[in-house]
Amino acid sequence: MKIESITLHHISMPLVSPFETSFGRETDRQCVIVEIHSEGLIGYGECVATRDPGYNYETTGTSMHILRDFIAPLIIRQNVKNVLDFQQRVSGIRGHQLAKAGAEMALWDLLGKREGKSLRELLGGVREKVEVGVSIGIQESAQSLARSAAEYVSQGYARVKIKIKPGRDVEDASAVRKEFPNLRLQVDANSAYSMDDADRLKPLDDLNLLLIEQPLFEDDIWDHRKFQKKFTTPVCLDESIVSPRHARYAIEMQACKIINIKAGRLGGLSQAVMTHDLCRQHNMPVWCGGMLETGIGRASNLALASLPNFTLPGDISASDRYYKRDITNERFVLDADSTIDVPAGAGLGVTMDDEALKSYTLAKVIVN
Ligand code: OSB
Ligand code: MG
Repeated sequence: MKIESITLHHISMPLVSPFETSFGRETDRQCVIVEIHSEGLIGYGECVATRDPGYNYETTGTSMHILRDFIAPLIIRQNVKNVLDFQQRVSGIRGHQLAKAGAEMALWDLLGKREGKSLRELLGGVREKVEVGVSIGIQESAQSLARSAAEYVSQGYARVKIKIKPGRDVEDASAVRKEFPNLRLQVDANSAYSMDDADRLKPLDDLNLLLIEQPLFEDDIWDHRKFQKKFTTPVCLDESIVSPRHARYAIEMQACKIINIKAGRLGGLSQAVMTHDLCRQHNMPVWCGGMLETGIGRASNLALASLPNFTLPGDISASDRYYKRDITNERFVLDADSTIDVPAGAGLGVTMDDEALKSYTLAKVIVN
């Protein structure tokens, strides 16, 4: 694939409601859309870095910098043979997985469009629809959280994840559990705790949760092993798993029983598939995490979640849970069985609403 030009769109989209986690509150979601032109085709990718370095150290600012000044020069006006060729080219760039993944996604879209194959086919997906859940941010009170969960359950979400942080954990989770004794429920701490908090969090173990996601520091797989030993509820790692290698460390250390797979955090869809395959070999279930994606990243997540070892519902909700107007012409809807259809068209299987993209653009950089 001869790469002819790359356009980076730094965008900001208003969320239908603010999203609050242990690391902050977002009312508008920023990201970078990567547009790559090659052989008469256009491929799109989404870099899921956010405005602030809260989820991890990357931001829309650092990813614009890394994409423009380091990744683009490694591929522009060159023949990139496939995604592994791409990974080799960017292997000298330490970290910055979200930036790499954004560019890699655009290459996958191009490859699919060139070969007339959907991303699901290219990745080896085995399902035409995937089970999904909803991730609810921290609300004003445990009571309003329970009301919010009730609203999503009534919309058809069969699995609910709630965000927790110190002071807003056992009580919040208990309030939702009390309202819904049989709901598939899980919690996500986004690294807000240390081992000193483990005893206080122990009542979570009595709430029949599917999993406890990333309780401890992102760079600490070892303490998660100690945490897991204290809990019968499966620990799930998100932030800590930044490459297939880290998944191996977690498996070998028995630091968790489940892994959240995000192509962004792992440095690309190719790395996500490798992580999926490794976990499958070790009987470690995985599920697809989310980063409040636009229709571009959502299409990618759906294709990824169609792989066989994605046995738990993904954080892939319907478009209307996030945005009134998306940047893709296609919108994703929740079906009655708490599933969303995997796009079947070539590449990501979605088309860009250029007018919407333009209206959300903060900065646009063209490299050619
Ligand atoms: O930790 O899973 C997370 C959103 C932004 C950053 C981190 C996370 C999340 C979510 C949202 O939980 C999941 C979604 O896209 O619906
Ligand atoms: Mg998470």
